[in-house]
Amino acid sequence: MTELIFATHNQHKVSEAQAILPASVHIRSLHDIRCHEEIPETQNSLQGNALQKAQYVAERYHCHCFADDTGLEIDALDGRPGVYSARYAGEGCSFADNMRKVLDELRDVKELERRSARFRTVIALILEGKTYFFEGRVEGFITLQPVGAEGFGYDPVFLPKGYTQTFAEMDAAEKNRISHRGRAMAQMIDFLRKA
Ligand code: ITT
Repeated sequence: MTELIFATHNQHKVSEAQAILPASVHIRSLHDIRCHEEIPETQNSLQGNALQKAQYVAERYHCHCFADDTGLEIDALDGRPGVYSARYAGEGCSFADNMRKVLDELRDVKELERRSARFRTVIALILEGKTYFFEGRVEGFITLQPVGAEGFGYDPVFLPKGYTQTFAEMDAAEKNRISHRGRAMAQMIDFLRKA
């Protein structure tokens, strides 16, 4: 049995990960290890931030751990919000504020095909002092308005390519099956099985 800390304060991510990981991998959250401090995330790439978060926790809590950093890359906005997805509308903003800003910036781009975007996740895993990276992505489009109440973040405005429902209209299992984080996690699980 491998015990892994998921270095995130985002409880939605922990729930998604718990639903994916096999029983042989026991996952604990920062809440479980009473780590309540803010974890620095100051790099300018998803890989850099994932590594920074995982290292911060691994060094202080002497544990096997992983962190992910995720960005929504919108082609018509030259890849924004990208690595700045969490605080796109400013410090202390809500998920709704971020979606509003994205929809506002896309107001002149009416056709769905021109609203193409992708979620990209990079996971950094620190296991026995070594670092491993896993990446997952999902292509899709930004809808004209938010639809659905499941999930979190930009899920209500993200329509995965080939589907008729946004991530926020899907249940957790369906999102996990095709999502950026689900795909990156599947690679990590595969690696852990062989390790
Ligand atoms: P941690 O850094 O504590 O893990 P976070 O919420 O800041 O939590 P990220 O930096 O990885 O996580 O993510 C940046 C933002 O991207 C996040 O705040 C959401 O708005 C959005 N996001 C991440 N994963 C998402 C998902 O699966 N669906 C929708 N939006 C997502």
